[in-house]
This record gives sequence, structure tokens and C-alpha cells, in this order.
Amino acid sequence: MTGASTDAAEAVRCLADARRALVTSHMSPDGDALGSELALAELAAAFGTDTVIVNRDPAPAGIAEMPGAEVVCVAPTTPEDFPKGFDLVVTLECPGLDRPGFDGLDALPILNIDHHAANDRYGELNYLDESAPAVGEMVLRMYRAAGVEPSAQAATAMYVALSTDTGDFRYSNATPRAFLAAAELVEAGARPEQVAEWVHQRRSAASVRLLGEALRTLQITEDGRVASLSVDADAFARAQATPADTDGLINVPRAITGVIVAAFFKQWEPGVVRISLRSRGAVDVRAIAAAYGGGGHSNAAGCTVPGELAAVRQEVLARLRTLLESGS
Ligand SMILES: [Mn+2]
Repeated sequence: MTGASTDAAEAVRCLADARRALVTSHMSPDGDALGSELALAELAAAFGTDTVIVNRDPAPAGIAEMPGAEVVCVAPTTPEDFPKGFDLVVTLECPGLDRPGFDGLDALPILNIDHHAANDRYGELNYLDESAPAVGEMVLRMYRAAGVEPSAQAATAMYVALSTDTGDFRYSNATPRAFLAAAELVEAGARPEQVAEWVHQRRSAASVRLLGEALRTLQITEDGRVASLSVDADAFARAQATPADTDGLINVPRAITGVIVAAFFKQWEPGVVRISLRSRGAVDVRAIAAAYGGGGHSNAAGCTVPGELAAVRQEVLARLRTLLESGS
């Protein structure tokens, strides 16, 4: 272990010295995971380093349309010739070595590239930068350090990483660094309108039907501060939807004027209710999630509660009202 470094040039040397690298990211990969992997693989190729990208889970359908994504292997285990046929593992966006969902990655030296505040520093080299808006931006820094120009395809991949991790440049990590990187990537051939199409215009019909089901359950407290939605097993069946189709539903009640706390309850199987919570300002919904064994951040948390939907919803909403009344 060599500790942590924010020096992109060191990461470049590590990648360039390798003969063949296994590149991976976290389970349920997002735009930053996939975009960073593809861009890193192109950079590696510029040094003559072969790469195999392996993820445990497929990427969301729209994001998987980005050019080059077809080279990614989705598999439950590392390739048969791992570790023998490789001399480096590169993990992208993985604060812990459990995140990729593969056993035995530590059989080889690891180049750990991440921007999460809490990273276990499990790598031979840990290229970490918590002020980076996305890991994709850290990979762009590697291109700069190496003096390599990204192709339009790699620029697109890094733009996907950057725009998804910053919520289309709306979150607090939409820093000057993020905009500078975006300008450079668009200059290199990334097309924001094309990326927005992949990210935002690829909803499943089932998810839209499920939104209709969920909206019928909208409840707003009398003071207007708590809004909630739910989806039960019947609603899933009517919408022909799966749990993945609930992605982003929590943002609907959260967007209502005056709402401080938003909650979303889903019951897919008997006896288990999954809950997502969002809040504004000093209201700490993680405390509620933690009381049920869940976790997250102060303004975005989740938990799984045994029981049936109606009763769980009532109980959690009562707790949320108490939380708000306690002076937050
Ligand atoms: Mn990220």
C-alpha cells in the first residue's frame, strides 16, 4: 500500500506499466462507472496495455447505448484466465473492494481510482480525489497528464460520467472543474444532446405506467411539509413493472413546493417494504432509516422494513412528522 495520491501522472505510469489489466466498477454500474471504464480502456490502449472490462451487472439501457459499451463483459465472476492472464486490476468508483461483487481481485496489484470521501485505500496505488466531480473527470486528468487526446468516443464516455454524476450539472459537485472538463470533452467531440437522449429519453413504458399508479397514492400532510407515494404488488402487476422501474419516483413528491420530507414506499414481495427518504436542509432522514437498520446520507436515505405496506407507511409517516416537529 502506498497510501493515497491525487497525482494523475502516477496513475498513468501504473496503467502504462501493465501488460493486461482487468478493469471493473461497482455492482449496478451507473454512468460514471461505465463511462470511466470505457475512457480508461482507450487510454490504456494508447500505452499498449490490453484491458478486459468486467462488471457484475448490466448498465441502465440508455447509458449502455454509448459507443464502445459493447466490449463490456457482464458476468457473475472474473474471467477464467484471471488472475493468471493479467498483471493489474483497475477499480473505478469503488470505495471498498466489496463493491465490484467479485472475489479474489486482490490476487493482483490494484489501481484504485475513486472520488468518494470514504475510500478504504485497498490499492497498490490509490488515485483518490474527493473534490473530483466524477471519476470520469479523474480519468480525463490522466489523459492530460499523459498528453493523450481522447477520441470523440472516449470524450463521450467521460461526458456521460460527468453529466450523470452531477445530475446534468445541477448538484453541488457542478464545480468550475466540472464545467472546464465538460467544455474540453465537448471540444473533443462529445455531444450533450445525444448524451441527454441516452440518459433521459429511455424510460420503459412500464415505469411510466407505474408513475401513474404511484401518483394515485400521493399523500401530502396538512402543513404541506411531508409528501409520500407508494407502490404495492398489485400496482406493479397492473403496470407490468419491476422494482427497477421505480427509479427516480421519489423525485416527484420531493419537487413539490413547500415539501421538506419526501418518502416512497414499495412492496414487491409479501412482508417486506422498501423505503426511500429525501429531505431538505437540516432535517436528517438518515436517523429514521438507521432506526430500521438502513442508512444513507442526511438528506437521502433508505431502509427495508418488515411488514405490510399500509401499516409501515403509517408508522414511518408518523415518525417523519415527529422528526419535523422536533424543531428541524
Ligand atoms: Mn461517481
